[in-house]
Amino acid sequence: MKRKPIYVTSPLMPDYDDFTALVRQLWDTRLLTNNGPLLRRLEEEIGAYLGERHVSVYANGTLPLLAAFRALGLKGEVITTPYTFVATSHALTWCGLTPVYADIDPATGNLDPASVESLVGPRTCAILPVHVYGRPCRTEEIEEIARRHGLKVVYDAAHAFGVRCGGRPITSWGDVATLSFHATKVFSTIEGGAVVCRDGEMKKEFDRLRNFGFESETCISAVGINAKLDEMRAAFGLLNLRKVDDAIERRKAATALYRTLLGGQEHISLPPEPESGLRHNYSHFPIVASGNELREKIYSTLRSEGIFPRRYFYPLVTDFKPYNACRGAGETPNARALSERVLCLPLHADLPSEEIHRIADLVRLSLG
Ligand code: T4K
Repeated sequence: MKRKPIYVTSPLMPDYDDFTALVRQLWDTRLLTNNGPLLRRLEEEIGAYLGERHVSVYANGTLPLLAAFRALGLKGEVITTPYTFVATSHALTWCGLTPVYADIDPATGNLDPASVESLVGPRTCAILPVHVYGRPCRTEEIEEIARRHGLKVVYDAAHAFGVRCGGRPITSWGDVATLSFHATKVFSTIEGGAVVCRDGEMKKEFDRLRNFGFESETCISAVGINAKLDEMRAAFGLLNLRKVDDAIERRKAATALYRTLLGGQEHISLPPEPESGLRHNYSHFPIVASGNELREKIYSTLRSEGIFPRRYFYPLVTDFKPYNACRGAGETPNARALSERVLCLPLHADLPSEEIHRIADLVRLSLG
């Protein structure tokens, strides 16, 4: 019998009957979008889940970045990472900001604070770090640099839903943090995202920005955009929120099994164990091969067996045409080395342990 392909991830799905029961009410009310009741409930429940008071839910994880840069009035250069999904840099460019690329800490894939500080110049207005794979950045050091130089900090926490560090939500760092609820993420509304901010006034501003800048029926107070999440997706999110803790536990178990099966292999390293006090979300399982040739061999061996790992993040953002002439591009050797050697193995809540055994066997076979 032909096996089903195994992808790097598989979306978290609500129970079908629960979903149809919840959306049934939309046929009665016909309230489909524009700050509907399900969206308002979702926003409250996400806030309670994260332990955050000021959350504005958006239609995806890219638009909250645009809204954040606008709300903070950023102008000039923003120091960021080339080791991320391209949306991080695209959001800056859409806002007329200039990305400047710092290098990463090779152990985590996150921005190296020393490299960030070395790039601060007269036009720098902010730092845009990414909590890559849901691993917390060196937040204290980054914010100390920002304080010293009078810079804003926006964290792209697209991968970090539910991550807590020392009992504190990861989204509580920085001036603003943004999340993605895309289908490929630990928690999903199919497409969706959010911005987490620091006070009620900012939250109101973000709510306005996602709805064209409407302050009231007759007043536009800001240059907003359409970034609203509709009621169908809000329903999907409300039901997934009930399942996300269980999904994270199952991701944790899958990660532990990978570690048992792949630990101690000479030519690959496994992601670092979460340090104590970290509530991780196990969003990815990135292994790092000793060289590019080996990474490509593992990648193609798995693909030939219908298993589709992903080279997140290869190529670097600075290898894409719109960014290869930016300041810092081509000067991030740690990011380059990781990008050429990393491979995210399939990881999701419903990945059967037999498949993890099969994947690990194929990885070990490629090492031989
Ligand atoms: N900042 C960071 C750091 C990000 O990583 C992202 C997004 C953003 C910002 C922007 O957030 P959003 O605006 O997207 O909310 C995926 C996602 O589309 C993207 O959300 C994500 N990061 C990025 C890292 O990965 P692709 O092109 O790799 O996705 P795709 O379609 O190849 O999906 C991967 C695998 O998942 C597929 O092979 C099969 C499986 N899959 C995917 C989808 C969409 C399913 O089984 N069902 C599905 O519906 O970008």
